[in-house]
Amino acid sequence: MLELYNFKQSTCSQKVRFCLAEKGLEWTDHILDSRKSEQLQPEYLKLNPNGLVPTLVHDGNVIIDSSVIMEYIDEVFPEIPMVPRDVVKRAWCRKWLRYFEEVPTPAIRYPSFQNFLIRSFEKLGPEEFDEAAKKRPLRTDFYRRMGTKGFSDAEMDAAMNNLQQAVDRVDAAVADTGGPWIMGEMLTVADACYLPSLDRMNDLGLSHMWDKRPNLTAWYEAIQERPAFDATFYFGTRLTELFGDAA
Ligand SMILES: N[C@@H](CCC(=O)N[C@@H](CS)C(=O)NCC(=O)O)C(=O)O
Repeated sequence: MLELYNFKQSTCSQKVRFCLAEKGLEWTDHILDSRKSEQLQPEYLKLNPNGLVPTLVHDGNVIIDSSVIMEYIDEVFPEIPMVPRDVVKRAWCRKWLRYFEEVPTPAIRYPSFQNFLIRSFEKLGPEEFDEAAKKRPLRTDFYRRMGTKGFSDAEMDAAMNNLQQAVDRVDAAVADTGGPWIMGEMLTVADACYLPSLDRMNDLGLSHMWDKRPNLTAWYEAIQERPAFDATFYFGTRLTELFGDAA
């Protein structure tokens, strides 16, 4: 039995949902509410001491961290492979995962929080806000830098540059491999890893950043045709659906 603890709107959760759906697997969703900080409840922290989603529980075994979860799923359910079996290609696939985790995945948090997620914290006084920040085992510093007023221009610029770099690199990769996917003909966990960041950019009104990137545009259009896309991005999974228009 596969159980996934996740937020509807979390990009890291969306990676895993897309991967599970591509593989035709059934899972039980445990949707946590970020606005109630359910990821910080003691029961959940026993599963995931980082206080982050997603967490997969498979036959009682707890697996955390979205890319680790995707690779785990691929190993346990290899019938529809999403990681190349060839060792060199597998290393290239992991290279993409690490790049996405280091560059666009952290970067997308900045406009997401600046435009939407900050709203849950704006009305808190300084002490209450600091308590909320301190409760987050891996995100205290990030929340403190955001505060109730938002990130600095320099932090936002750096995030946007990183998002643009990833757009450019994926566009070039799809051209180099001949597409339709990042690694060529095989849809891999690398595609699953990047998709939620690009879809979030779209939701945030940043699609102009790939106006002149035809390969990336084709990649995004093709992935939206997958049944797994609708299983991942159902109603309520976009920030604009949860919060209304950007501030
Ligand atoms: N490296 C982790 C990161 C997970 C992560 O950052 N999750 C976010 C949602 S995308 C979260 O749970 N945030 C809770 C919070 O900000 O308190 C993974 O890939 O699973």
